[in-house]
Amino acid sequence: MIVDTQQTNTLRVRWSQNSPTTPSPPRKERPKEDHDHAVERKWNMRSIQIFLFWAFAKSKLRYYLGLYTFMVTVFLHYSAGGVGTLVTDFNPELQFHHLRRPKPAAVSVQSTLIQSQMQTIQPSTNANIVTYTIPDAAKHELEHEFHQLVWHDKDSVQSTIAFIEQAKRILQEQLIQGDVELQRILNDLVTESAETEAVIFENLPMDRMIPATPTDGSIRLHKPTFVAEAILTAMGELAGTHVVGYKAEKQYSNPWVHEGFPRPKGPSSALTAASQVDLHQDMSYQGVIPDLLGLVCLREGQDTQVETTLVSVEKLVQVMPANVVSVLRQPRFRIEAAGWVDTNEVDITKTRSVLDGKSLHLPVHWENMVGADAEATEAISALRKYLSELHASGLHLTDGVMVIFNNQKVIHGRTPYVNLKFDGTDRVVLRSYFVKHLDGEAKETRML
Ligand SMILES: O=C(O)CCC(=O)C(=O)O
Ligand SMILES: [Fe+2]
Repeated sequence: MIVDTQQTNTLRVRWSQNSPTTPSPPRKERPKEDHDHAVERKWNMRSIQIFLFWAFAKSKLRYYLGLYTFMVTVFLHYSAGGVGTLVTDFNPELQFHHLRRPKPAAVSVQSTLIQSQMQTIQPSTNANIVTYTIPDAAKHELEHEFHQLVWHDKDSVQSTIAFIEQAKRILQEQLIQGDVELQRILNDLVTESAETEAVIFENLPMDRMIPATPTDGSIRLHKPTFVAEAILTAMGELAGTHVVGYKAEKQYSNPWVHEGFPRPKGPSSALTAASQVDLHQDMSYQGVIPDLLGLVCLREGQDTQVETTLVSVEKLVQVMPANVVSVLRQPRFRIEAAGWVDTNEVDITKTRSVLDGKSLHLPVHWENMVGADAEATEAISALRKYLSELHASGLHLTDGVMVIFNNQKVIHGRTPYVNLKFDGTDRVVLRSYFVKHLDGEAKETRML
């Protein structure tokens, strides 16, 4: 998967467009022209210093000392951006911030060119995304009311349902009932035939206090208020779905809202791994797959490059050869569960199709998708090749931003973190799964 992380724009949420670059670590090298410029200045400075020494030595007049000191001070100040830097002679690192930076215009021209070339080589497979910004007045009202909510027991389904019902009532009254546009957006998100595949929500109500990101391998944040939980669960439910947990998933902070942050130790999942998370569908090995997946960002973290990638399955299928697509649609595969899943709770032995309508059952670890015969194995290789060469767009999540996407129509992934500190300041997100239809026992337990 190739993701553009070079571009920036002024939006709080950065949504990068197609471009054939791999994620790049923060650039540390200084451009060559800066170095040359600095060396030239250094020699100019030296010549003037020699001249001043010569003038002082020749005149032997005491009042020249005052003049000399004054001139040197003024010169040093203007030539090198501060006396402090020159005391240590020329220190490239200290000087760097004073030197000219490459012009941003040149960078954007180049990336636009690459972009347009790529468009002709490969059509975009970006998910269809709608952005909705919560109006300030509604945000403040929601923030106030959500702060009063208590989720007594995060492990109890009764307590969870009571919490979600209150959050839904508040969100309905304060925002949704007066906003027809938002009602339509939410409806489209779960409608099979609608174009919308994901919604980015900006300017969310947020918790006043977010504890430091745990660094001891813990899976719980112990946040004292539940504002982010309220907006996440209520928005998904008001789209016409139900929050669910999965019995097979044992690693989450609780079954219904998962606290996600990179962890320095302990078992990792897609939510906690520091490395790249390949494109996948969540819960692809399950019988009932979540219709929606919501991710809300509480803390952006130090890593301003990391991106969540979203790819439209419908568009992907259009660019793949028809014979590969046809095999993927047949029940000739097994999908095994990832290492962190309790396999006693799932049937991973049954043979199934990998592509089902617009739903691509792609596990986090691609090797868990196994062909039952030679042709099926070949179709998987072809699919993996297409996915690896894909130019996926990425979304860098910042504080108070949420993305809810259709987990049946979109596959998603994450670029590797390039700047983790493990000092309490790293990224924190919350995640929930939602399904449209709940049957039997699951209606009561909200567990699948
Ligand atoms: O960390 C992310 O942005 C997404 C990770 C992921 O795949 C998930 O939460 O399901
Ligand atoms: Fe995922």
